[in-house]
Amino acid sequence: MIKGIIFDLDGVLVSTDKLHFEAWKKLAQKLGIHDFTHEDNVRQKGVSRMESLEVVLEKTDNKYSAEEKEEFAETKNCYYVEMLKSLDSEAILKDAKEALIMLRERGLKIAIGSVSKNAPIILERTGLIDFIDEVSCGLDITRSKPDPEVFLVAADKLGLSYKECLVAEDSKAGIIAAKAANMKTLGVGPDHMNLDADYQSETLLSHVDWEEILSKN
Ligand code: G16
Ligand code: MG
Repeated sequence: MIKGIIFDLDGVLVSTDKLHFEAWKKLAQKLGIHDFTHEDNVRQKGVSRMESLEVVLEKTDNKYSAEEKEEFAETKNCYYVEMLKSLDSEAILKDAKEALIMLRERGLKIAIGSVSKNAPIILERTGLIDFIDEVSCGLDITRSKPDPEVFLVAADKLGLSYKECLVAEDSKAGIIAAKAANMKTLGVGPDHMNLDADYQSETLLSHVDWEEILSKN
């Protein structure tokens, strides 16, 4: 029986995935890369900051030292954190807050499972923190998705067994991670049909059959 839902943050509860894309594009341009596309950005979803940088650097023949790469990742994060300063509840995606309220009213526990180190700031700025029981984020883990660590930590924080958790995700890396954690999966967002999740829906409420999901043993 599902007793807890673990939500990815970027692209599932908030539209910060778009800001990540903007910030990486800005860094790419600074490095003379002018063909960084949406398709490249899709491959960055759910993976760590340093792994995301490698997706950008694939587009250039230039070779950079480890120190330079650290500096580039830091520059991108500065662009991103600057963008987060104007973030507010407007960034919450359609149905997200309503779904959190409904699930909590039904007695489910709610956690965040995001590899972002900026997750706490985003939760505070949008006010989503008030609707969540536990946060497992980039500050709690050493391995990013598709490693299951972030979801295992979330379940442990909720005090639930892994089988009692369902993960809502918008990235392939996230769905692979959740399956590796032995958790059920709900794929959401514009790419939900291609994520190979147990359940699929564009948004978190209108198109999800929560009755069916929550009634399964
Ligand atoms: C998110 C994004 C990734 C990003 C990662 C690290 O993962 O989807 O694109 O690289 O966070 O973010 P930061 O640079 O803010 O630490 P998730 O798990 O929330 O999908
Ligand atoms: Mg995501």
